[in-house]
Amino acid sequence: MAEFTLVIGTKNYSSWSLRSWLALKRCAVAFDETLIDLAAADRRGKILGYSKAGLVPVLIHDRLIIWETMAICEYLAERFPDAGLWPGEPAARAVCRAVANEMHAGFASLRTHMPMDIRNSYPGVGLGRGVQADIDRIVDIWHDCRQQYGQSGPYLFGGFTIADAMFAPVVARFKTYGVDLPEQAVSYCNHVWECPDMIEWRAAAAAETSVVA
Ligand SMILES: N[C@@H](CCC(=O)N[C@@H](CS)C(=O)NCC(=O)O)C(=O)O
Repeated sequence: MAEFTLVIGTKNYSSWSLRSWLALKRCAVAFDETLIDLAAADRRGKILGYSKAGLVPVLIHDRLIIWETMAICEYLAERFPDAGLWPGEPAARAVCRAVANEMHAGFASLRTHMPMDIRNSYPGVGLGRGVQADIDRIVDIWHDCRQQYGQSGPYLFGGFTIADAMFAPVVARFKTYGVDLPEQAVSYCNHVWECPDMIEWRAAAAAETSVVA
């Protein structure tokens, strides 16, 4: 049994699970995965067996149980400082935290109208009320981060950080729903979409058979 266990939901659909999973992968530590089928009728009982909050992801480390994606990411950043989950420079780190939290707290329209569905393709679908404004704000964030902090690599702050983990499900949504994006945003999406960890997650999502209505 590995030192860490990450309890996650169905990979095709569980955007919050993807975020924590990507952050944990960057830590290069062995971990066990416990996958709960989010289409199953008994899923709530199963999740409650790990966390009274009733939501995945949940990170288990020894006897410590951590729920909530940002708390999981913060814990990993503290335990694995060499993973670079936050940028080293204080100003970049502050902005990285701001955009990660903006993603965590916001973009309700995008989430509602374009739920993550990695293995499917629905070009042109999902542009409900407020979605274009969410897309525009996300493109704006990506542009500003890349311009100001992204010189050392292809991600928002150069190397892969928690901000990229937070936006990875947005990249997946933009791919599924064929969202029109400016060139710089397309390039960022492609880097995230094609990174080895994302390819591994996508392959697992494609192999799943459970369907959430
Ligand atoms: N605020 C939570 C949100 C977690 C969340 O909404 N998880 C969804 C799956 S992506 C869930 O557990 N849903 C329960 C269900 O579908 O029954 C976090 O940041 O981790």
